[in-house]
Amino acid sequence: AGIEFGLDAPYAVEYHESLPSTNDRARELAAEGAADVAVVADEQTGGRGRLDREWVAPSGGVWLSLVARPTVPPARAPLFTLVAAVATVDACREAGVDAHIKWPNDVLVGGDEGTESGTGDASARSGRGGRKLAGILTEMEGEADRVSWLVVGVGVNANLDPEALPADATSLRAEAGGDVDRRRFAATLLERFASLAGAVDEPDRILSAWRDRASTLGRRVRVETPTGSVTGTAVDVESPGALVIDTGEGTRRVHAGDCEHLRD
Ligand code: BT5
Repeated sequence: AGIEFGLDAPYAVEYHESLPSTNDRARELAAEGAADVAVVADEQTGGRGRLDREWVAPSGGVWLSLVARPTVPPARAPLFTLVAAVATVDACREAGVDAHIKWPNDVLVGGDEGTESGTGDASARSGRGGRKLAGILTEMEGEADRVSWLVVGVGVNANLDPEALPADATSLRAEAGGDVDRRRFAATLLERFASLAGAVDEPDRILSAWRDRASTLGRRVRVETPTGSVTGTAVDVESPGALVIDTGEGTRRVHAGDCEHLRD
């Protein structure tokens, strides 16, 4: 390990060839009092998604976790997931890949037609549209009125073959038709993250950047929440990251869950 990635970024970068999980290393650094550090690995052997799901992370990806100590109340922390999604989309677009955000934490590629209404079956997708290119895992420790630290993990399938990834995933290599410069990609992502994270006291700026890059709004969705499933039309996103759904019988706000875009 060493600070050697050589990025021109507003964060110190700790680069590792292999780690179990960059989020776990970032949490260690956070517990030691670090701030404004990005941990980057070429490979993860124990990458994590939400709810302790496995995140497949072979050599060739951009596996990155940021440690930040923003002076915000814990209730605002989900805004940083939105910021990371915006930054990831911008870095993908700079690399020539047409990416967009699916609420809450996925970055997908291309024309997303959604799944057949009601089947819940990702294999009902046609073509590559809607395949997952990147995911975000935000973790934090907070006191009553203040975040003590925040770890924002971003996993981007960069120079990987889709065969090495789960069935409904894709990579920058596959979409751009060649390898991308991972240092440049990571530098763009970190720059975009830093500039928008500075707007955390003006959530409207973050929400509007998110709306501009999201494919979820205006669509029929089904969200599996911890307390049940909500189906309807996604009409907006509200601070700090809630999805507003018109169910036809009223408006519901969902704060967490897995979202499926349905075919209209
Ligand atoms: C996520 O979870 O999408 C968050 C992923 C965050 C990964 C980064 S990598 C750097 C940092 N260090 C970590 O250990 N984690 C973070 P979720 O929405 O729960 O999606 C997880 C699901 O995505 C899995 O259950 C698989 O179905 C699928 N999946 C796993 N690996 C994938 C990959 N490489 N590409 C696309 N989909 C994948």
